[in-house]
Amino acid sequence: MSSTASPSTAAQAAIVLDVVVIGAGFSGMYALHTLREAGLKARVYDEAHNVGGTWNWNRYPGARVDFPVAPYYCYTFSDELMNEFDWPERQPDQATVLKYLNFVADRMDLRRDIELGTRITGATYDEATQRWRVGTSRGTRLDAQFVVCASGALSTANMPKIPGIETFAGECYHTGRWPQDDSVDFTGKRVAVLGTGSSGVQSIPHIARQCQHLTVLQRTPQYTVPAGNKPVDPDFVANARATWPEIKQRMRVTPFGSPFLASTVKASEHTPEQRREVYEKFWQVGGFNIVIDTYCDLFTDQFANETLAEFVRDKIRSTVKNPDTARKLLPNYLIGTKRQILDEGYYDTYNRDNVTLVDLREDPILEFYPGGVRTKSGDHPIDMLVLATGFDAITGTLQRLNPRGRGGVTLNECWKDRFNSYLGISIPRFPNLFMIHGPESPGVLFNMPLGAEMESDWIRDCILHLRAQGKGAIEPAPGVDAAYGAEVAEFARMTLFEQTESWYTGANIPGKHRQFAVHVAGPLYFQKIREVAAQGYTGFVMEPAATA
Ligand code: NA7
Repeated sequence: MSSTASPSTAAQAAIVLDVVVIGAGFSGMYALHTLREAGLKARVYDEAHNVGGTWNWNRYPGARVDFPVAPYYCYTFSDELMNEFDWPERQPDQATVLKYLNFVADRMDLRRDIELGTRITGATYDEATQRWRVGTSRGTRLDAQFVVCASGALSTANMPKIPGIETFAGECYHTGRWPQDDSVDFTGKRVAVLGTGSSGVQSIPHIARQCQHLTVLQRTPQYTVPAGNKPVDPDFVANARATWPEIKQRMRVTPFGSPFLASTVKASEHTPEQRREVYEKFWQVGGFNIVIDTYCDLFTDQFANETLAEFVRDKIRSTVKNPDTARKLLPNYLIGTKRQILDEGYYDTYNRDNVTLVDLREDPILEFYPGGVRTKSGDHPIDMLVLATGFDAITGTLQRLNPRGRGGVTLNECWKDRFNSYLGISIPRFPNLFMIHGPESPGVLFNMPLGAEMESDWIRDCILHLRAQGKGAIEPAPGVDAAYGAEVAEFARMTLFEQTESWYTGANIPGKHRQFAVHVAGPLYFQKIREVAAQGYTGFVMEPAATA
């Protein structure tokens, strides 16, 4: 079902498509597959020179899947993919995930419709033709009826603005933009890592083992729990393959898209001794389960949350030998309300002689200078700076693209005060533009490959419905975004997430307005979007096709 729209004179040289997909990660690759299977002429563009999206860029040492574990962190739509790819470890490393995505690209014959090394530089909606005019970094012009933004919730690096940082003369790498050629060598070097989120915590033990000296610059101490990574048990995989339909169904209806059954017990129903026993058992096994499967109220009740927080603080006190270092590592926010971290010996790394922890709350950075970093207490000479400072998450990449919608309005104008959407998939005044893992979708708080599949399927069906009805454009009706936003906020208020400054709320980016832009009730969200579709896309307005 190729587009029948006749290109205007100005668009003669443009590549005419039904759908431009931005991004060749998990989301964009699946979107391409499902749109193509439906007969649509779709093409993916990505500025990287490899498929993989975030798994292509985040090549820092120690980068691993943390949730959900293998064999569940994968596409679910194809039994062949499930059966043919063998995951070696429960928490696959970055190289293995990238291998998987390259395997999928070949197995599904996706590459012929993916253009790498090509950034989308702009997108403008033409109301007369109901089509998007899209530009690329190669100077090509694209003319498409639909744009699907699969550009990643964690793909625009947060580059900190710190006095003198541009004068630093040593090597400098951001974890989310790690060199693609394995050229980084820590041997014999004095390294500083700035940031102790997932990327910092995953990389720090690896860097410490290789470098001469490591200085960790910590702004906020974090709770991290043992990853418990291990080889995948072949019997476990055989069982997962045999019961894959049931597992797939369970992941769709479980909070966070986990394959595991969530606990129904509240923390207050157990005695302190019982809780300690439960937490200890999960701590020894390792993995995310300690926060999502022990007690059902850890994210909704302060008392419950504090019981686990204190358990982890006790682990820090008993692991880190220097009491002053242990003190600096003790977090005091609500556990799990910043992205939960899994590690491979993080706290123990501070028992090494070649590691220094600088607590930036007591000893702030004054400036960087060519040979190092100066904090209030003095100079720290370094040869290499690793910026593990995270991302302008969820909205940053879309804001950088800043498409122009109806009447030439820019996305940044629309999102000046609030990241509004309808269903986390569409934005008022941006007809025929869809987002995967956009603001107000479950995105980063759900099994992301699975969420991407369900959102892509919805978008595909919406496009097919539109065309079947002889319509040319679809966008949210006036006001539905406000009502939907209120619903998302209401779910969020039932949890503790908003009480913590994190990248979930935009607090990590100076000047970004605060909004917890994640739909926390994943299964209810997916039920809702299915209902909206079943009822003929309630909340949307459709325009007759311009060329009909
Ligand atoms: P995160 O989780 O945003 O962590 C970034 C870290 O960098 C965090 O410790 C920040 O401290 C710190 N940071 C950021 N800016 C600064 C400045 N200017 N000065 C000092 N410290 C700073 O990003 P990650 O890459 O670790 O993880 C993101 C996701 O990627 C993760 O969930 C995985 O899914 C993969 P703060 O806590 O804000 O005080």
